[in-house]
Amino acid sequence: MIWSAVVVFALVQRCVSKPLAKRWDDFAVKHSWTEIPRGWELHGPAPADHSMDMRIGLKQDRLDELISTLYKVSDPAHERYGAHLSAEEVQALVAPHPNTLGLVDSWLTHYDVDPSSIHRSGGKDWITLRVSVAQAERMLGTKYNVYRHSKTSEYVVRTLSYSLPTILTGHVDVVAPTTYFGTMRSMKSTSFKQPNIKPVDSDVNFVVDAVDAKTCSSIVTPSCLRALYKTDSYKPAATDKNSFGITGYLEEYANFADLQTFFKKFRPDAVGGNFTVVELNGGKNDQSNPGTEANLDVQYSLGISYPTPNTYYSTDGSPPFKPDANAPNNTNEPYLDWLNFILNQTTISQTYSTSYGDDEQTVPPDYANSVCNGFAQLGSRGASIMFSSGDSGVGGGACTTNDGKNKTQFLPSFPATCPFVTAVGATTQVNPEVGINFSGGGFSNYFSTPPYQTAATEAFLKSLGTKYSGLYNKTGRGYPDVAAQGQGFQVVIGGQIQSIAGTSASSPTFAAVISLLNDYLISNGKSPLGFLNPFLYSTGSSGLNDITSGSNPGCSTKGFTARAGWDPVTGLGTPDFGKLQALVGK
Ligand SMILES: *[C@@H]1O[C@H](CO)[C@@H](O)[C@H](O)[C@H]1NC(C)=O
Ligand SMILES: *[C@@H]1O[C@H](CO)[C@@H](O)[C@H](O)[C@H]1NC(C)=O
Ligand SMILES: *[C@@H]1O[C@H](CO)[C@@H](O)[C@H](O)[C@H]1NC(C)=O
Ligand SMILES: *[C@@H]1O[C@H](CO)[C@@H](O)[C@H](O)[C@H]1NC(C)=O
Ligand SMILES: *[C@@H]1O[C@H](CO)[C@@H](O)[C@H](O)[C@H]1NC(C)=O
Ligand SMILES: CC(=O)N[C@H]1CO[C@H](CO)[C@@H](O)[C@@H]1O
Repeated sequence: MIWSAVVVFALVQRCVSKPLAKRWDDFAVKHSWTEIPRGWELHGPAPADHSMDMRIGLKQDRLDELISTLYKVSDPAHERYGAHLSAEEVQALVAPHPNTLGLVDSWLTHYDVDPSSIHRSGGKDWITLRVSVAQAERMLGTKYNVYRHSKTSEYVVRTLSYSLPTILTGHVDVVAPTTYFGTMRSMKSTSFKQPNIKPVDSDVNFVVDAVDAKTCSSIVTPSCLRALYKTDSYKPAATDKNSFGITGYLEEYANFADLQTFFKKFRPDAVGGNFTVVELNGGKNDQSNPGTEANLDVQYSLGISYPTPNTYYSTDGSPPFKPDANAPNNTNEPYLDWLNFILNQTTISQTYSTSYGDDEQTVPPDYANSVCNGFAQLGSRGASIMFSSGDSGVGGGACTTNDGKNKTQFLPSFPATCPFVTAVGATTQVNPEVGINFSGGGFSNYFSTPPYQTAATEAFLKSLGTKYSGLYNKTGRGYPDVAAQGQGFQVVIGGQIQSIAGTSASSPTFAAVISLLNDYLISNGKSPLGFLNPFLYSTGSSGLNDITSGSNPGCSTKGFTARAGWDPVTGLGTPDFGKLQALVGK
């Protein structure tokens, strides 16, 4: 036996040792762009000693099982409905195969990275290590440059293409920062501040008892929304267990004093109510700099869900990269930072709202997939995750593809297109509500139609016929899923009331109604709703007000038109809390 072991050892040595030394140089391109992402320009080569936090996403060995479990626990017709997973259970499903861990460790060792010095996520599926640009360039067979955003003058260190050793194919899903330039937009662009909609008189308390068609059609307040979506008589009863999370990015700060002013004016019973701030990865909490997006989000999430505890997550890739300063550490990978943080918490909120997004085509597919799978994990933990659907209808600007072909195409918005989130479009007016013309909607080019949605999108596509053929993807995930009011929101910013529009108003509004439903379920000893879509597209759809008019022009077209049933302007419709309460209570 000893003899044969020696022979095997010798054979292994002979077969493996030589290729071992070389195999890390045998690269295959992982992702590349054909052009510098629009809006960015080349500034110059990245300094070789610039340090970055490199994130490596390893292949999650039982991801298929995670996703099938997500569908089971989210489907009201399934016996496992509501049996959400713990952090440990999710981590076991996303853990990489031991072969993957071993291979990646030897790759890192080859580059003199001590595997014990790196940070691993709870599931071991993400590795974070600090590297210099020079080292990242060797590992990924690439060259990094400094790029400058022409409008914001923001600088990032990125590359147009990166590679991985061929032997790691199927073991590493994504490496960041590489080709994702991350121009995450707030879904309240400044063009949607509405100076033409006169804010309410700042000397008068503005609280209406019922939805007032005349008032609530032009200006929107918590009273309007609570009456319209029928949450006004509900008293939250599970505030010790139920909570609501709002994610903020890009140095947007939610202001404490503005919230009190807002409450005094629009929700006097909530005066003294507050939110907590969690600062992530350099995200700050600058009270001297109130953000429009952040204030809109917290004022309306609390304006509806009060006294449910609300948390504002301030996530930043800060400090910003300054090309001339020495050794700045900058990554600007906010989605990954937030997901890795939240997925590592034992207790999470039951409801989240985010009002940021990018044109899907500007997000590298491997990166989009990893982020979307992160939302699937959070959903399987029992979280309902809302994203605003975008403020450019079927697409803003030139609407051409960035694959070098400049083909005209509608431009869907990510993460709204991720099938594991609930995308929220916008309406306006009351009795009836109508789809608003900026409401982002369409079909993904990255994610295929999820099973919960096929009947809904097929019916819409049948009615559409050949219109817009070639401009959108018939087999893609359709969005938004639902809608809520999206313009004329009265928001206090720096002590002043302003009228604000955007799907960034719709997402916290819809999410706040869901948060109250979660309160209702939890206070009755039931599981929270978790990933909403399988419910919304089945038994839940009768708890939504179907919006049947309005359209979302863009890309030099009239866009899609709202109709009976699901449509890519308003989804399945706006919430009716009373009806939803009856449906989930069964
Ligand atoms: C809200 O919380 C912040 C941070 O803890 C605090 O500074 C502020 O005074 C609080 N506001 C009220 C009204 O309690
Ligand atoms: C930047 O990187 C250096 C060197 O690794 C580290 O000591 C420092 O704490 C980092 N700064 C920040 C703000 O992360
Ligand atoms: C695509 O359009 C951009 C500007 O919109 C232009 O810079 C580029 O050269 C065009 N590419 C092709 C292949 O036509
Ligand atoms: C949307 O409607 C507003 C107000 O009615 C109008 O000013 C704007 O031009 C419209 N936008 C588009 C893209 O049609
Ligand atoms: C259309 O969407 C599917 C996913 O459903 C994708 O595989 C395909 O590449 C997309 N087509 C285009 C032209 O983007
Ligand atoms: C709840 C949870 O998963 N916590 C983990 C967070 O990550 C550290 C390692 O970085 C683990 O030790 C914890 O168990």
